[in-house]
Amino acid sequence: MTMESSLKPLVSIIMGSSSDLPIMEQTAAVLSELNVPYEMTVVSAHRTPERMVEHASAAAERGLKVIVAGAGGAAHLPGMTASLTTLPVIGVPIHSSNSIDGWDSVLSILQMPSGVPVATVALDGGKNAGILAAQIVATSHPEIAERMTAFKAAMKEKVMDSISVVENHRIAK
Ligand code: RP5
Repeated sequence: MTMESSLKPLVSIIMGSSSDLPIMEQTAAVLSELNVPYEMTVVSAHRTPERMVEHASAAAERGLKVIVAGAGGAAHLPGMTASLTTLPVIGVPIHSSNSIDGWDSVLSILQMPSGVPVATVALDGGKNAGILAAQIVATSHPEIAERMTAFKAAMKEKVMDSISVVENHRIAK
């Protein structure tokens, strides 16, 4: 497992293939921005099933608080991981090379049976998965909650700054 920092990871980012990295690194980037310790690795539900069982079953006792799992096509990794742990699992559907149009990835992750939830974000929603993971961790880490507050304030400021730009925009005739 690759560690972002020497701090004990609170979030585990897993993906079915290294080809998912361009989306899943957006999860890593936002966690890094919010200073939430994470680890990131490849766990394939179909190609390394034993590794998936090992990772999910040990996750809680390793001190992790949330798992973010990304996969595309027949995207079984988030759901199967959720079946093996009591930690919250956030699923990131990926429009991958084996995905028909992205809906297959979304529905494979979204339509879980009753009793085994996966918090599914939008297609290719790696960034929102990271924000949601940080918000979950923030419920028991006040310093992360403070950074979440600053993060939201910065977003608001950006939008507020854009208002005058839009209102003063003139269409060239
Ligand atoms: C899924 O199949 C992976 O999560 C990935 O999104 C997709 C394609 O994998 P590769 O063929 O690129 O390894 O299991």
